[in-house]
Amino acid sequence: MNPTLTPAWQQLAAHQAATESIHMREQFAAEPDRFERMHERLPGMLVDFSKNRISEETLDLLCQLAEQTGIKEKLQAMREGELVNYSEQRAALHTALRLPADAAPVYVRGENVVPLLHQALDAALSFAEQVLSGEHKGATGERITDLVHIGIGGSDLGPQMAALALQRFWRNVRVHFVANADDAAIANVLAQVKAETTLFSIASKSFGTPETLLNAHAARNWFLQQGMKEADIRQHFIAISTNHQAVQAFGIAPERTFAMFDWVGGRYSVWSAIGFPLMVAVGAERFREFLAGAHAMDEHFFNTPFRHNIPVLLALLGIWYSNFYGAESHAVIPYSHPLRRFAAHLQQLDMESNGKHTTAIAGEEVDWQTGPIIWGEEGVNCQHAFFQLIHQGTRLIPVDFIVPMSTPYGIGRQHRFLVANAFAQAEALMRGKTFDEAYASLGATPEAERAELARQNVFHGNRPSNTILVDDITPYTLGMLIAMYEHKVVTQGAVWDINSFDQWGVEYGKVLAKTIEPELAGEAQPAHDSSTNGLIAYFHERQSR
Ligand code: G6Q
Repeated sequence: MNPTLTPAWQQLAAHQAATESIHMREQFAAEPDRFERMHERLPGMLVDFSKNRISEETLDLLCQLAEQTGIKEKLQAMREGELVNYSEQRAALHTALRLPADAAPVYVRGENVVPLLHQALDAALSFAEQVLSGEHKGATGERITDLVHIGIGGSDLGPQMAALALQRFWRNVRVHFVANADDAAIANVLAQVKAETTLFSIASKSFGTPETLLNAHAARNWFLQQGMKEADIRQHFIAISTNHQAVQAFGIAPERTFAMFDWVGGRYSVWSAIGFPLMVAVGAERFREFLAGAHAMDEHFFNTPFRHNIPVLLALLGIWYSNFYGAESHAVIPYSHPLRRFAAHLQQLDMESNGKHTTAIAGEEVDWQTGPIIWGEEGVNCQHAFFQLIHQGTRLIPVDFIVPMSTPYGIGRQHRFLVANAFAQAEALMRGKTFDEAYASLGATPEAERAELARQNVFHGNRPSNTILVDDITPYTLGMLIAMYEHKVVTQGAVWDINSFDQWGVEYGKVLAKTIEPELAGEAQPAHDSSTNGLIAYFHERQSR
């Protein structure tokens, strides 16, 4: 289904041309109830989308686009376990991971997966608690003090971001992450831990990802070099994988292997045993709160009409800018130090899901833009860095501000300062500053320079943003936030008619280096373009020095 052929798409294109020159300043001046109409609340969360270049008519047309592209049916199919990941013939059931144990059955190829999921969840949580309580000890009888989680991509970014976000809830085990094949990554972590008191979790859905296997073998070798024995490995290494054979071949016992399922994509898997580092960091009860937050968002998403559905609105607004305003990117700025890796997780979630140029089923080339470039950093820091371009650059960059309404620390006026900055940025992006305002503010400037300087101090404004407020960064609100973005991404993919659940580009990357590595080792003759051959030759030259 080509979305550009729907009546709503055509109407939106005409509507964009007719309304492009309207400034949000004017809209706010003319509509005192704009915020009232254009924000949504859930327990623990408020989403203000009034600072967008929209009217009720825009929202109406965008909701019609959602209707006409059949997203309701597509989302329902996903929820019910149909094989919506068409190219891999798999379901995409991350929402099932956060269902309560007594939920109605969800069938994948005729099997009810709810009990299966809960068994897997309970097993991982119960082992995490055994580690935390000291019931599970290292081979020498010492307590585990450190968990080193080895995984990459979806097996790393989600749990790493979440563990960092919830660091204030950490209990008595420190968690560390090793993803990159650069040996600096593992060397740095191993320098901080002791073999006798360290547990390694090797997370790989396929157990075939070269970076993860390299690091897992490096960890295993290091462990043995520390005087530990082969037989001790079972006390110190666990795996999270669907590939039980490969895990056993590595030497990890079946009872220390935690299940995940092929119908959950890596970037959607933090809710499964892939979240083991988070389970160990914050314990079972907190992890269940994390799932409950996500489930609350699922309920909202699946049961709310589009016009009031937070993830659907965020998705449609993104489409409005990507497809009708030509926006290339979307910035996500959490005014929260705990959320400092949130944008990195979203980058993968969004760009790996919707960075596609073919339709979901027929694989036909699309002639409409799909996923935007996602980027961001923690505020306030980025105000002193790239915000210049968002304010005065030549590109339109919609922004999501994510702001917690409290922090537990109560240090001075810091939190209020942070919130004030977030709100002020959103306001400034919307309002801008006219030449007259800039000129007036430059009263002390000599007349000869005043106009020039005023011109440089003009901010066009009319730059859109969503402001997403959460009570505090807790397991529950973090679960809500991540699930909200998952649904946004999946909704956009459904409108664009692409498969948000496969990742052929990532698979391609996994095989590309296979030819070059033996050439770097001198075991094969390079036969590439002159650039690649030249780089390989230079590597040999430097290595032989
Ligand atoms: C995520 C992707 C990808 C994947 C990693 C690791 O959705 O598929 O990022 O998570 O490539 O894969 P394994 O878990 O199989 O090691």
